[in-house]
Amino acid sequence: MHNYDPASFHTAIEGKLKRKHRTTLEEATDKEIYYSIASIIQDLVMPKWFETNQEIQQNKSKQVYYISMEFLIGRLIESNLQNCGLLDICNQTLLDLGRRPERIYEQEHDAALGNGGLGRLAACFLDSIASLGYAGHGSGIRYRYGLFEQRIIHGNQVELPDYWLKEEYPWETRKPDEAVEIRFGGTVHEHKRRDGSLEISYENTDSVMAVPYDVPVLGYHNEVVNTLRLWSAELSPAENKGLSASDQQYYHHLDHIHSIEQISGFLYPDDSTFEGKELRLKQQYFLVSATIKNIIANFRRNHDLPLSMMPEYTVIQINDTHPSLAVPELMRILMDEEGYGWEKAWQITTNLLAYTNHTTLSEALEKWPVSMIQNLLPRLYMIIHEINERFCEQIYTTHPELRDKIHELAIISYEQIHMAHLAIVGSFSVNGVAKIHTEILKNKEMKNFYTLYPKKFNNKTNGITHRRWLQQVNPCLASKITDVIGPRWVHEPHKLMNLLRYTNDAPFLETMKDCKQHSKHLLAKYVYEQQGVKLNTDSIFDVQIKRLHEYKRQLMNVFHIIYLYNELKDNPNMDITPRTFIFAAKAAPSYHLAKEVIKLIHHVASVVNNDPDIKDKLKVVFLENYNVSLAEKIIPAAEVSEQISTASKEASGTGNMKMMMNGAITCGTLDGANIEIRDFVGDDNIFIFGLTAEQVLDYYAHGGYDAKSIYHADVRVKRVLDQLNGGVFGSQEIEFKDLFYNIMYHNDPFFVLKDFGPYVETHEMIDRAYRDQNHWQRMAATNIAHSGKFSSDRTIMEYVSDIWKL
Ligand code: 4GP
Repeated sequence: MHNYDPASFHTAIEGKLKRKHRTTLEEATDKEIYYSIASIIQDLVMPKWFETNQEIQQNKSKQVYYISMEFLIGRLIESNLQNCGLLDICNQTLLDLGRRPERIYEQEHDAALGNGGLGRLAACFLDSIASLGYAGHGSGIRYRYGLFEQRIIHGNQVELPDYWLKEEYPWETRKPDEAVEIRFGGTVHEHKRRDGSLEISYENTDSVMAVPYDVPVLGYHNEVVNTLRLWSAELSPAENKGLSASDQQYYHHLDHIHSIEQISGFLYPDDSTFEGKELRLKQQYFLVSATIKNIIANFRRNHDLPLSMMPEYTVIQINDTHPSLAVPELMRILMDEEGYGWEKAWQITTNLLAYTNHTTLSEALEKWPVSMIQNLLPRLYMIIHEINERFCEQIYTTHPELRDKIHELAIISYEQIHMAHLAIVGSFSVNGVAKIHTEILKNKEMKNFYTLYPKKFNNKTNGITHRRWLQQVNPCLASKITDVIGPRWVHEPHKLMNLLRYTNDAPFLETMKDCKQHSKHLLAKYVYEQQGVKLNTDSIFDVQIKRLHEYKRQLMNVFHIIYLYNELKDNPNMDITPRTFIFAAKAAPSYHLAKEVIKLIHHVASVVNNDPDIKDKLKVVFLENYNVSLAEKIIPAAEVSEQISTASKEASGTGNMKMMMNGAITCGTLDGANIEIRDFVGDDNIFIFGLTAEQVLDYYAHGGYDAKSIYHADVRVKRVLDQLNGGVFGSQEIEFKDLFYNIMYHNDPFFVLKDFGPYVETHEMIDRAYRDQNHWQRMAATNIAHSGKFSSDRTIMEYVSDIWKL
């Protein structure tokens, strides 16, 4: 994509600094250099972006649109440099200039347009789609504020707004000419035409403009540039009243503008209030309506064909149920604006849409009150109602055995609209994100739908882009891998399997270990700079980084730390491999118990880290403000990857894949993709413990288990819980009552105590295994070798061949 060498790149930066910032290489700030580099990349990208679009138009290629409320893309500077083949040249140039490359790249604010796995998956998918050369685009919202910025004050999480756009975002291009109008509210009128058909019109709707901002998605070394289109909500020109400050209406009008801009204001408005919920619904409709209008416009631009042909050239993947209003919105446009009858419109819609489910947690399965949709989207409600009527009737006539289940299957029941049901009924494909997750969908959560539509259900085990999560974040390891197996693995990640030939190669294992030590030093340096805590880089770096949620069981990890602390206090000479426990996690702002766990980690850290008896044997650190960039620092240094969710709860997990790819050994339950990792690497290269999904589901079916009996029977457990309840950690006795009560009196809904014993024993095995470094490095190499299976390139190829048919 470029003809730069270090000398000409140097000149290019110099030129940009002069022309854009009126400064010199010597005097420029890191930020000015960052913007100059970004601008050089954009200059390279723009013509390729144009050409990619031209090619799609000329070849009439089938395109996939990935609609998602979240794209957790993090920083783009390094991955863009890497994908256009400039990363090494840029690093060298910066070093020659006496600048630290990481300091320059850090100038980019993480685009935190997502919350966790689902959003990061969307970002990995875009990278793989472009790198494999497919025509595929993301469509999301350009939230002015991303996921909150986390600060920890006296151990408590405090949320600050994440105003990531306060400075220019160099990757985006505003496309005002492609803005579309989105309408909310109003009343619907039906008029019968002479031929008996219905004409629908709307009155008194509120209009909002959806203005696209395009971010390029660069394929790796292939000159392909796809698009991530992020929509921003603005005042519709028709509504711009042009009032002056002396007008009575002026302030009212300002409020109105503010309420419109709120639609793309925040990721996750607080949905504990009616207004918050309604705003989230508005966001969903805003995204869906803008995207579909855009898709139709693109189709018209590229083809001289009726819309009924769209499914031949277009497929729309909806990322979880958040964009499932796509079903009625497509129906609305096809019928009310394009004149199709119901049957034809339904055929087109259900051949265009495919749905991915990411969770079976009941609180995450979206339901909207009928009244809210009726008010906000009256025409869509009419359509959903009709879809539901037809669907229920179809069950009644074609599946008599399900007649008594109709109320469970219905899209509308008890005054609620079940978005997952709508998505399943309105799509041609429904997929889970790991084998076990898909099995749970088919055999339990969505069993009756599976009976109705067995062919729709399929599995697509998640993946992660190895270009970012190995090549970019761990250049040391990546280069050592290339030294032994050659560079092909970057294009064909399954070739990492060739590393299996080196699992007994002592020099290779030694270099792997050196890389791990190097990454541990870098992380230790960061921790020291951030918190003044010195890490022992000879200790095991044991990492749990992910959203804070009860089902992910950070609490069990903390209980284990408290247990180890007790053991060491009782027996200071105990033979233990030193450990550093590393956490990073954000808790949803209104999730009290999750925030309590964050506080507990901090209190435990302060006791353990400051106890002179413990010396360097145990350390606990919690790194603030978990985001993509922080994950990039931690993952290369991880040696134990904690994937300890209550079995059946974690749909897949993707952190497990990132860490195995960097040579960490998984300590995990038989949940999500851990099972597939185990199947690939074999029992000897992973530490598995705990209840199986089947056992967990069986307990749930029988009302849970008796947590108190474990408390009374296991002295280790009793001691830890009594400490929790007795003010040992924290300044007052009542500090962690709620955590204690949840386990003891709400019957430990996530089986922390039940799995605690096996978890402790597994960690004892890890402790012993680590002492044989040769063996440990062999396990690490085996994990890396098999991690190619978890590249999102593999996942995308499966989507392409089974669902998208690009
Ligand atoms: C997550 C799941 O919890 C995680 O297991 C999975 O790996 C990830 O999606 C990607 O499929 N779900 C969410 C969510 O992030 O918001 O439901």
